[in-house]
Amino acid sequence: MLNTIMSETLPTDERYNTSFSRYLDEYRRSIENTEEFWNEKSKIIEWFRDYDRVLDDSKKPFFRWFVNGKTNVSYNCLDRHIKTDKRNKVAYIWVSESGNEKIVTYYGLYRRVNALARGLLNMGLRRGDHVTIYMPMILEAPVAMLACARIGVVFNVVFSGFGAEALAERIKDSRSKMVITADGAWRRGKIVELKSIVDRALELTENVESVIVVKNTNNEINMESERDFYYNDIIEDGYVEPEKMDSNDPLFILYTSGTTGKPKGIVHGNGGYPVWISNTMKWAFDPKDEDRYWCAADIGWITGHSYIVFAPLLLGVTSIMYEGAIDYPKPDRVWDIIERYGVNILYTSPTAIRLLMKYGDKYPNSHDLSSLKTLGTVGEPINPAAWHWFYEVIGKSRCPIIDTYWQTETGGFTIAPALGLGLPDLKPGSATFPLPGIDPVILDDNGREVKRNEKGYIVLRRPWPGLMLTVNNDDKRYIETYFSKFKDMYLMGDYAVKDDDGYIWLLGRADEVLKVSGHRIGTIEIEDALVSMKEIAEAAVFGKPDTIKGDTIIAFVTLKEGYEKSPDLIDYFKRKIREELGPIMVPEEIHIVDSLPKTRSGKIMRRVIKAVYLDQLPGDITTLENEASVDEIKRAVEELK
Ligand code: 6R9
Repeated sequence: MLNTIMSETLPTDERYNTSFSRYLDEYRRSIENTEEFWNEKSKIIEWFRDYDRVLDDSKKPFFRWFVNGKTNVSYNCLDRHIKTDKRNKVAYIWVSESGNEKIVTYYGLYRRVNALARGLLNMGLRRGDHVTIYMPMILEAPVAMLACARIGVVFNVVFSGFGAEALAERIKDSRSKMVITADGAWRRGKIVELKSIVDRALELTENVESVIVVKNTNNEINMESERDFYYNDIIEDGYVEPEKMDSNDPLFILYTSGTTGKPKGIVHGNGGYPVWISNTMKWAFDPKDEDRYWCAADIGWITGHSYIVFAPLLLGVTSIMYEGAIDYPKPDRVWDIIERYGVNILYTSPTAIRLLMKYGDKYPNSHDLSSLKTLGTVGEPINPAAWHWFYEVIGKSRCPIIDTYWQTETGGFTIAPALGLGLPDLKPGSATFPLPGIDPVILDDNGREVKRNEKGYIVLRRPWPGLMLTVNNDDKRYIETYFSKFKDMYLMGDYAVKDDDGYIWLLGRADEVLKVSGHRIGTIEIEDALVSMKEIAEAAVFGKPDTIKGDTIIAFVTLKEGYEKSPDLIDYFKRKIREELGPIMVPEEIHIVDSLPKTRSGKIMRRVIKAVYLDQLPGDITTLENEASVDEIKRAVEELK
């Protein structure tokens, strides 16, 4: 078995530098002796009670790791370090858009987390309760996540760029009793009024009993007596015993978009998840004790959860945390922070790189970037032009680019060059090889492995500790979405190819999921919001390739009887989407047409609309019920030109 995997998946040792053979050894061990391997790697965290079994796959695809093991993520991120010489080490250097700075040590973070945990207990929260966190990139955000983890409260972070409706839906589905938020967030020198968005969301939900508000922007807000409390009024200094959590108790829920239905609440647990993310961070980035690491994502996404909050803290790393836009107040913001704080590892997204690249070399060239040792990217495939710019202009051709391919559902990196185990030669645009424990294969629609250089679905054949536990309240959806197309194998939903040397190249989503500036957006959520407006009859949403953002959102809609097409109406639709779903979900263009192309069974043919829109051949349209609609779309496109 292993020989097949090794020869199919990986290049042979001789062709690579000697250090790469270390990676090969570890990889081989992870596949040949999976339980022994993970038994060893699980020691990266401390356990209150040892587990009985490394892996229980008797109820697959509900794989359970470190069965009956007891641990606590907050304990592992904090208490463990304050007993060592990391006690006074800096955990976070927080920098705001306006240049304010706060530094918190591991001991300082420990104190803050305990104080909030005590506050939450005083308010009646108990292990197993659910809380929604809707916060900007401020220190209180990781503090809130860690305080919940400490007392066994399951948290659900909602990205602060989401609007009231999107927030309400996530609060409801997660059955949150409490919302932790802030008065506002800074964005390009302006305040985003988070608390008023929470107020609107709570009009749409009934389960929330209390709201905790951090004062961040000091704008005037509405405080509901008996329901809303200021953070500073509820925290209480002291020590809170960390709960002994089972490996497979949920740690958090994070909603992510799919192709059908509502966003899915991805559930990660207390055992496999921390083991996976801390090992993968070590393998991929190999952070050294004195390194300063900056992951420029937002905690509202999985990248922030795993690689701003948990993995760096589990490993005792010093992180930069930045609140604000990466090109504000000036396009050199990122380079200025790197120089000012001596950042050694920079982890960002292709969309950010393309944006910064657009401003030109003069901005990075006016800063000393010599502290940089390692660069990383995530979120979408990186195009060679952006790769070269990042490598040459930013990394001065000395820093490897760690292209990390993974998802909310996978918990942490799956395919990435492993600096900590020995790098392969990098190829711009390829995420290279699987990390230990990951067993990828590229299949065609019939489940047969495709040939080298042929495109297919990337699938993972065996479980790994970071795999989600389930979809919140929906085990069936977990099975259907991820383990049905190819039985018992995890479908990632992306297309990929493997080249002659065994390198894996990701080619983008195989479904209707978009990546807009690295943010994962389900077209269905936007369509639902459009058709729930009283003026709109039908809607079709798709992505248009964009050189900076990856995708931009395009919508075609038809109106109900009695409504007339007008520019004002389009503006109104955009405004409504902004309020309900949030600014990142607003379509760049909304076109009103008389009819949309449909199959005879009434299904809207997004594929046809998109092809016509992009001026490509629409493919087979013989099954269309209304061919005239195609001409209408053509006309709408012509009008744009
Ligand atoms: C971490 C994250 C997951 C989807 C994934 C894929 C795309 C992420 C990538 C990448 C190519 C990379 N993706 N990293 N594609 N190369 N290095 O982004 O999670 O928001 O759940 O999105 O993002 O399409 O399936 P998430």
